Amino acid sequence: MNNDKYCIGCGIKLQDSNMLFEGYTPDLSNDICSRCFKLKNYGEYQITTKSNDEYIDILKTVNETKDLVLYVVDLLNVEKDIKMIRDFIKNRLILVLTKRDILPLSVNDEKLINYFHNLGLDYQDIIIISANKNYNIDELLLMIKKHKSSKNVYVVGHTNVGKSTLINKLIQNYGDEKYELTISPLPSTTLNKINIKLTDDITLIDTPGLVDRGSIVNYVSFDEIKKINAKKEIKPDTYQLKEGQCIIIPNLFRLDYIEGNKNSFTFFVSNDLELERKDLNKTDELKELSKRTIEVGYHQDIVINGLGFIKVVEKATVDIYIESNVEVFVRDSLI
Ligand SMILES: Nc1nc2c(ncn2[C@@H]2O[C@H](COP(=O)(O)OP(=O)(O)OP(=O)(O)O)[C@@H](O)[C@H]2O)c(=O)[nH]1
Ligand SMILES: [Mg+2]
Repeated sequence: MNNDKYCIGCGIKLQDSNMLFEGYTPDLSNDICSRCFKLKNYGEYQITTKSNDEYIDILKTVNETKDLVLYVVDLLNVEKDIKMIRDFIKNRLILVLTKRDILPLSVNDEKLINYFHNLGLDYQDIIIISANKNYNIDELLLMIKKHKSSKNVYVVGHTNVGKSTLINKLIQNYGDEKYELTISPLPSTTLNKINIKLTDDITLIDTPGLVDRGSIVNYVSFDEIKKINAKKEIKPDTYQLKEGQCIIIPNLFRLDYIEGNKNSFTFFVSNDLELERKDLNKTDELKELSKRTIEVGYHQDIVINGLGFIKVVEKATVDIYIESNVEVFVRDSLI
């Protein structure tokens, strides 16, 4: 049946003709599609196939406006190329660093802000928030009011960073109408632009996130994704390693310390993951995975896209074993 109704959870156009297709609902009088219904009610997830070309087309439509943009970045999964957004959108931009509650409380916010400041991304303002803990949400609203040039405020960023969760929090705190976008720990939850009225002067526009093919979440099971996805404050695990030792996260990851002096490796990964220290000559576990040799310098992080990062204090050479598509890179220490 022809219809002009869109799912209020993920933004997809609703249809009742093909169960296997996005936007299906058995009854067009429903407000949400079956996929959102199952996600919200049973935590059941159906994978979708949004292409990144479609995402880039959406960013281009944002660029055609003069509207303010909130660029949302997940503090545990900062993109390798955070500046790429500027290739597509020239709008005024607030950099919103979210999921603050996952990083240890002892980490200094100002240091984090400085880190992003030094990356040279051109933004109007920057703020650290946690939607889950309602941290700095009032301040963010003030910032939006200060910088917005029209009613519309776009919320963009990679998939899973927490765009929809942030909008839900703003609506819950300041909105007149009850409204809830679909959220999930899996990639590609939001499928289309969704306009949500916050106040008479502000309309928030949720967008689907860019899928990062280098993220580990694309290559593991649903149960593993749930474990990898940090839900609360990370208790970092620090290991004083000597050459010849390794750290293994069963099924997922192995780090062999190949060369360097006694060194400190601090793992910022979900508390639900178990880490094991072993003698690297005594185990071949996970050596079937793809190997990368990484040189890391003084006070740098090894980032494992989607899993978290490892802060290393001294220079070192390590071998990392991980699924071949997962991106691994080195950056200056975030914290
Ligand atoms: N700990 C913590 N988790 C958060 C926070 N915000 C979002 N999340 C979690 O991050 C995951 C992704 O959230 P979404 O809001 O669906 O992310 P999104 O950016 O809208 O993702 P797409 O729609 O796929 O682009 C969910 O598991 C959320 O519960 C936060 O402030 N703190
Ligand atoms: Mg979303």
